[in-house]
Amino acid sequence: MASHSVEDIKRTSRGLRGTLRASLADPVTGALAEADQTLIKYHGSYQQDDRDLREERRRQKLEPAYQFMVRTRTPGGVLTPAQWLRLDGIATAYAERGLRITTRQAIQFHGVVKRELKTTMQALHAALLDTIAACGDVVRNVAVGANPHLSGVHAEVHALAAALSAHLLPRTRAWYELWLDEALVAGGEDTPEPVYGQAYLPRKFKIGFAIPPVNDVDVFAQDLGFIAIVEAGRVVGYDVAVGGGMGATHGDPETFPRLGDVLGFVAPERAIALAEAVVTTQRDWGNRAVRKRARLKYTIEDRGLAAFRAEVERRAGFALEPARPFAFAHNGDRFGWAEGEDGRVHLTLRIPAGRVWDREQPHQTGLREIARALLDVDGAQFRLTPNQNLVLANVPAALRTRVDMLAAAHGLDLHARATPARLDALACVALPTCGLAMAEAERHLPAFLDRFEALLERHGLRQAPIHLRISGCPNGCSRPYLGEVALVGKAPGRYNLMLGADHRGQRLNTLYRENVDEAAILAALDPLLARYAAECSEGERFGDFLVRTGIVADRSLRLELVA
Ligand code: SRM
Ligand code: SF4
Repeated sequence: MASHSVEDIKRTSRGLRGTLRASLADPVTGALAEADQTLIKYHGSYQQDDRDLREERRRQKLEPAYQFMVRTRTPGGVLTPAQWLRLDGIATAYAERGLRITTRQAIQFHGVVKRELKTTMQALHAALLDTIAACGDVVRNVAVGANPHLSGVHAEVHALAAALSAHLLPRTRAWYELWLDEALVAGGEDTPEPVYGQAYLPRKFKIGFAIPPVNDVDVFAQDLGFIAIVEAGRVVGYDVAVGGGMGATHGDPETFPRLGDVLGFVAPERAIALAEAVVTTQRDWGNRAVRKRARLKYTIEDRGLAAFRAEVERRAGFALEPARPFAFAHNGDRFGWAEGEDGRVHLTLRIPAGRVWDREQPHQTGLREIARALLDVDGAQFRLTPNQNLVLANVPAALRTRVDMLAAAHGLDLHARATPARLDALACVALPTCGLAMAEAERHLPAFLDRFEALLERHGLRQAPIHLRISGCPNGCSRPYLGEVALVGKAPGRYNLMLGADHRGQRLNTLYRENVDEAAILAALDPLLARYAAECSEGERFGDFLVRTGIVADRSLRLELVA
């Protein structure tokens, strides 16, 4: 869709209402009217069709198998066991393929049909959740590091993230009117949007909070990243990074992944004002003519960091302080049990590609059982991680054995048996639901991992912690450009092989082989792994080795230049 038409649709939508009500009521088709397909994103849903069935339905002269993806707004991915049970019930009643934990700590449901969308939204609302601004040209689900070791600090950071998420929510009542039958605001069109204005943002906008030493949100991949600076167990403020993003288009040098620049330090009580200044600067400066160049990263490339900083400080009404030192150790999750400050324990479970579904293993049933066991436990949480995994947080020590037993009985104990590469791997959804997928990702991950592990084994590297990420297209939903090894989909069965990111989320990888099939990928990795096994220094990671030996370029964030 041409960029101007998305801008027109937003502007003329009367607060994101459009003709959605009529589209949803139309019994003749499973789809929405074209403009409403854009607008429904702001309500946290995408119209899709099952691509596995496209050809067959076309042959039968049927319309595509239209269905909807529904994405929750869950800042920091924090849920109670009761909410988990509700979500599980929604997945069972209205969706296909269970629940899907996303790389931004949300739950997605796939395969919801149009006539059941409203009931699905109402069921979410009954679980005290919503889907407002989960998609669209607005601030998306605010991501927060899920580090369970630092409960007190996490609570502080999470509270700020939740407040920021609420502050930056669209003000329109359209979601409540459409899905909950709230009385229409007279005329519908006059809801003021103090932050967004009637045309909302030029493009999606992502905010994430990282709590060093864990960079699980990949803070430098966010449009706006907050890095918690912790002294004596308290958050004294945040270093602020701007202009990160992953998306690119194959063959278009105008688009590229980019790491955020560190702008400076802000005190906690000023963080929301600062975020608003960054968002409104992007609202007014972002490129509304060319959608592919509309993200904040391009605004900063085009206008320069100094000009951007000056404008943000002018709007915020204060200057940023110099950035303070921080150090990230890793950007994956740490699995298994961890003890919190208060003696409670937390269990990080590996959920392959975030898909919770009773298909190969009874994972959905197992998590339902665990949620029931934790239902009455004060403070117990199901925390979704930005790496598609799940932390069972604040488990009383007395329940640890029971949770372990339930996890093992339902195949949820991968943390006790899988290789580091399998535990850390990310894959985006891709086929069959993603309309932009060029190749498989989530569905291809298990088979690729089998072969990748065999290769590692051959070189005595079975326990090597190599970050593998697969995306079905260059949009980069699994943040592949931050993978030590990454496959970026090009065509069915063919990928670009990217190599050499670090394990802290501070270095982008580099194209190593273009448009190759799996055999060629494994053949390219084979000699590199052989060399790594023979020549790496003590504790040296694969990505670091590839850069040190000059096999790929160093695309590290140069912190000393930007701080
Ligand atoms: Fe994404 C579009 C799935 C995280 C960059 N993303 C999509 C859509 C909605 C396809 C579409 O527009 O039709 C995908 C739906 C697939 C499906 O069937 O469910 C989709 N993105 C996902 C999820 C579910 C991937 C996952 O496997 O977990 C993640 C949901 C996050 C959430 O809960 O909000 C998801 N997407 C990301 C991330 C990672 C992140 O945010 O940390 C990125 C890279 C960071 C960034 O934004 O730069 C990402 N998604 C994109 C882009 C490229 C945007 C760009 O600036 O170029 C698109 C395409 C677009 O917006 O046009 C996209
Ligand atoms: Fe779809 Fe591409 Fe995102 Fe994968 S990276 S979910 S294929 S848009």
